[in-house]
Formats: sequence, structure tokens, C-alpha cells
Amino acid sequence: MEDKKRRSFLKLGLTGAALSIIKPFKASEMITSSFEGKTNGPVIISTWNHGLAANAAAWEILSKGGSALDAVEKGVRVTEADLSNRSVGIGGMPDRDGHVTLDACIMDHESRCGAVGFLEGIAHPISVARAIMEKTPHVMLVGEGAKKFALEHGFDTIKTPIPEVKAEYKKWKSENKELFKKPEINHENHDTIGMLALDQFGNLSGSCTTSGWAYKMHGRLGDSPIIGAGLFVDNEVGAACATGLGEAIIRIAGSHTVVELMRQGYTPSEACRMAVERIISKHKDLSGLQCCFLAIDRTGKVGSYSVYNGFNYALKTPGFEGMVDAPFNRKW
Ligand code: SD4
Repeated sequence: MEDKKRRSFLKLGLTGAALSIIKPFKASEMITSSFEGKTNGPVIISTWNHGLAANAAAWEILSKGGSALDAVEKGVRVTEADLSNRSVGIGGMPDRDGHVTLDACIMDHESRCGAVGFLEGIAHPISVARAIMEKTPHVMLVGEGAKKFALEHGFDTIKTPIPEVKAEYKKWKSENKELFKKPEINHENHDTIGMLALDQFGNLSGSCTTSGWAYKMHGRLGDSPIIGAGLFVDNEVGAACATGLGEAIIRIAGSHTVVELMRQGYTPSEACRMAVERIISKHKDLSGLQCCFLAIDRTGKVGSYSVYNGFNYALKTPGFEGMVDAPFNRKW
């Protein structure tokens, strides 16, 4: 985008209504110029369309001088609570045995982190992850132990799958005799929410929450609860999160790789592209293998990249609110 266009774009954002959705533009061309080189955020980015509502909730915290940590927790709670969302939270799709098992993690500017995996029947995995971070000597709890911890700390229980999802599961079961359903990432589904925020103090935090790959094997964990895979934050450098096929993202410690590339001096866009290229280089068969990264550096510059087209993210700054299309390596 030439400078003139970018200026008018930013101006439109500054004067536009708070919820204006502006035509997507290429992330590779985008610089949130008001933040470049400064640490006077705030900036919020989050994966997929559901990021718009999540960002709005997170912005309420940041715009009142709140912390990035509070923002990324409150933001993704909106997505977790949305019963119509089939890939995050209590409305999420089940595994092949009919259980909705949720994964989440959170990380702050002091490299504190918490994670929860294979959690059933608890409404807000992201807040459980935060409580694990703040109230235990551990980073990660899974399964029954995680649920016990959540119940002891007063988290609400919820019966899953919700009736609509149960009906979908029954139909799937009757129609699918094969052992595994191939991942269908970014076709009908919109997926995991990963959120990264820079607050007015120049601090970064991130969160990630998902119901994971629909019809996965019972007991499967993806990248989303794994610090360094689905999410990584280093306040000296930047933060990154991932969405897509978790197995491939874990293989290259995806989000950590993106942050380390930024440490070497690559921009967020370049770092995301290089991580995707590494995934591509490690896989002979790329069919259905969508992986997407989102990153922000400590100055508030953002970037993204995905294996296939179709990935987009929600961006919120003082001057802009809307969706951005990510650059990609290849078309579906
Ligand atoms: C997982 N990464 O469980 C998640 C799913 C996802 O887009 O992000 N889908 O593997």
C-alpha cells in the first residue's frame, strides 16, 4: 500500500465509528505506523473473525489503562462463552468419543505462564489456565486433575456437548465409518482463538483457547495449550500465537520459533513466513495442512502468515478496528 493510501486508511480508522469494519488489506503491506518504534500501545490482534468481538472486550480493559494480561483473558472469554462457536469453548465440537475437551494457555510479560489441557465441563479454560499460573507452582494441569483444580477454585461447570453439538455428533457418527475425520481447517469452521496484546505500559501478553480438532482421538492435545507451540511471549522481543493443525505447529515449536526469529531481527511478518516455510519443509504431504501464525513485536508492529489462503485476523488499535487478510504460501 503506498504511503498516501495508508495515511488515508489510518485517518479513516481514527475518525470512523468504533466498530467500523474496513476492507481487508494485505498484512505484508501493513504497518500500524502510529506504534512503530514506540511502546505506547495499545494494540490487540486475534485470530479469525471471532476476534472482532474478543478484541472489543479486550479493548475495554486496555483503553482504561488496564494490563495486557487482563485484556487477553477477558477478550477470549467472549469467544469461549459463545455457544454458537464450534471451535472454541463450551459450544465446541467433541472428540470421536463424544467428549468436548478444551485446551488453553496464557502468558504474560514476565514470562509467567499457565496452561490447561483435556478439560471437560468447565466454561472458561482460559481463566483456569490463569489460575494455574497464579495459584500453583505448576504451568500445566490436564484432565481430571485440571477439573478438580477448577472445581476447588469455584469455576462454573457446564454440561457438554450442548444439545446442538450432540445432534451434530450423532449425525457425524452415523455418516463416518472411517477412523479419523480429516482436519477441515478454515473451510466451514473458524478455529482457535489466539490473542496478543500490547498495553500502554509496553507490556505484552497472549492467550490461546480451543476445543481443538473436531473428532480428534480421545486424549489428544494440540498445540493450543502448549507454551511455545500455540503461544509464546517474550517481553524483550515480542509475542506469537498459532492456529491450524496443531501437530504440525508442535513439530517446529511454532510460536517460540516466531519469537526467536524476531529476536534475530526479523519483522513479525518475516518471522511468521519463515516459521510457515519451516513447517512446509518438514512435511511431504501438505494437503489439508493449514497452519497460521500471528505475531507482534515489542514496538507494536504486527505480522502474519499462513500455509494456505483464507486466514485472517482481527486488529484493534486506537485508529483501526477490523479484519486483515494474512499473506500465504499457496492457494487451497
Ligand atoms: C489444534 N490448533 O487443536 C488447534 C486447532 C486450530 O484452526 O487452531 N484450528 O490443533
